[in-house]
Amino acid sequence: MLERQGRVEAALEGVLPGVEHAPSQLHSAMRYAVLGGGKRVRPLLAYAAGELVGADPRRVDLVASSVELIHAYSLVHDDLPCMDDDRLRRGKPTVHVEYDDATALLVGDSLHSLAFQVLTENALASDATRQLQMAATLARAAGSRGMAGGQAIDLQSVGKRLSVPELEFMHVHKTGALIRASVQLGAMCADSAGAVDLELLDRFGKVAGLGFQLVDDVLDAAASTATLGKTAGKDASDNKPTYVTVLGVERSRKLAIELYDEALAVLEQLPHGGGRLGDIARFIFHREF
Ligand code: GRG
Repeated sequence: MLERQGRVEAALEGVLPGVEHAPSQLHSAMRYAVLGGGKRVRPLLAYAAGELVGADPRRVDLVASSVELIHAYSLVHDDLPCMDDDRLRRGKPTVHVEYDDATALLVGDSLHSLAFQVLTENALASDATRQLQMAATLARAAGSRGMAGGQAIDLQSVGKRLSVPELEFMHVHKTGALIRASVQLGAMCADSAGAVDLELLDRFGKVAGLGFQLVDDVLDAAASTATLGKTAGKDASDNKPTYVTVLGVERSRKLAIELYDEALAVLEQLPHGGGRLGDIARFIFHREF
């Protein structure tokens, strides 16, 4: 994981504009938002899925960078005063606190565009149609029927009681869509999936995405700000429905174990037991930060 985190860090460093290019302050803020922080779970999933299907890791570097750029943009916008209004992210002041609101807005916009630039101006597939499908996969995952739509539901849900299926719908979109796309895009870097059943791989991505958010809800309620590098207990103070407010900590933990078992059962059906995807699943479901 450390090797791959280092790999994506170098790839991100390579695609982000340097501060020597104008507008220097915007580029500085983009680099502040992306570099030197975060668990890089989405890139790790892309690398693991790519490895399973024999993809060229140099292609996966770019795909992993593009999903992380979308993720970083979403965090910058999510932290703005008009959304979650948070002051701490990845253990440091959020972008609008360190710079200002307008810069943070433009950082998000620019990272979003950069993600698609990376995905389209490099050869990531031997077949152009395949590469168009890759861009479409990321666009769908990030848009109103994916992450942005999930965020809209999240914002509308403040102060409301959601049922478990409603909560699941929100999380599958807000957090799950990009995680699922990370697995898909890593696998799409190979010209042929070989013996790998891509539908199974996608089922894993779906379960891992939901599990990631479920564990996030538990950690928000149970872990400290210092451990998380972001404000703990924010969901409760913002009056947001989460798995913990709907089910309680114990039932949420139990559900996480069930989802982990489901993820492992899917992986068992893949060659090499899903390879490194199993390690990442263990990390996602057992993480403490
Ligand atoms: C603004 C369009 C738009 C979307 C925002 C993802 C998201 C949607 C908001 C983030 C809010 C949040 C805390 C969601 C919980 C799950 C989550 C995505 C946590 C942050 O992801 P990590 O834990 O962060 O992978 P690091 O810093 O490790 O990259």
